Amino acid sequence: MKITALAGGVGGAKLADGLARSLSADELTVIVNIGDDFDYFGFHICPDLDTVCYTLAGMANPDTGWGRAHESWVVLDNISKLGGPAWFHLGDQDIATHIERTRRLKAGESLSQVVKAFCKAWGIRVNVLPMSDQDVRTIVQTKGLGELEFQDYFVRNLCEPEVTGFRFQGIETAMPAPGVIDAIRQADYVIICPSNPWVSIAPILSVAGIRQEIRKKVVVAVSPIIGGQAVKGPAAKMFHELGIEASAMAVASQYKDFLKGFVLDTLDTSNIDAIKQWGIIPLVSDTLMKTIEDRKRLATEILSFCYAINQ
Ligand code: FO1
Repeated sequence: MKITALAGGVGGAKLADGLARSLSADELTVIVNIGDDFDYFGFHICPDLDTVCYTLAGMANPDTGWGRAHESWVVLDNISKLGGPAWFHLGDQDIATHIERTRRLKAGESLSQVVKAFCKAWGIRVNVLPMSDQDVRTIVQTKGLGELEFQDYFVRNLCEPEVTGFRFQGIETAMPAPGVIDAIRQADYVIICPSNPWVSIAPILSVAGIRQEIRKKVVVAVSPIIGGQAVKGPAAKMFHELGIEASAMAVASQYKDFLKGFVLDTLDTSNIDAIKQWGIIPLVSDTLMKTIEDRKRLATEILSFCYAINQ
């Protein structure tokens, strides 16, 4: 069975890991958001790619979900003592990733070549692809502070500014990275991980050709909203500020033009009728992934669901 998953952020990385543990290596491709990427100290930082890769490699910080486990902070502490910026927390091991990625990019490697090399070095056997090799930057439009680069909104301003919209800078010229369109075409099922629909999945779907290819597939999405709340991050707050009640149903509505199945939490069974009215088949599950066992269990249930809805 060939699965192509779309992911960004900690929830997306956790389900990607569950899928990787439930499938053989050649059965899974994970296409990752790069709209969160930014430049910091002259380094090219790719938070979503790193979160997915560190998680798949079993190297992610279990407390935050991002960054490396067993991390030290000597470099950032010393930068801070020198009066440099320390609002974005880069640990020492993580910094090595950014230094080496930036060196390779400057030497002419593409982002997907760098990702491939890093996955090999970290022992990741599934296929991880950035959505594009060209830069795309998510710009968050806010009421008080105008347009903010994503990490400026998310980390420096703690997601506090009121959101009025988003744009994806560079999206007009971004092409799908090599292998992305083929991975979608060859997939038996496309799974949209429980990632923020506005800032993790929308940038991927906005790259030329990706949405059109996905519309031809059997697509199952997993809600990142449980009981009206985001498991992590500002998704629920964003829905609210955009004038939409935060709910699993609101997530399904974002994808309803191409969704065949939708996985929602046991807390959200009141949303089932609306979802069915759109012709989408619901699966109710315990979608909170606290442990590695939870990731595996949810992935297995979703794979069985994919198979069942396609009979
Ligand atoms: N998230 C934070 O809330 N604060 C941080 O200081 C922070 C540092 C960081 C460093 C490396 C990395 O790969 C991710 C990091 N993140 C941090 C997470 C990141 O901002 C978000 O997970 C994503 O961009 C949202 O999908």
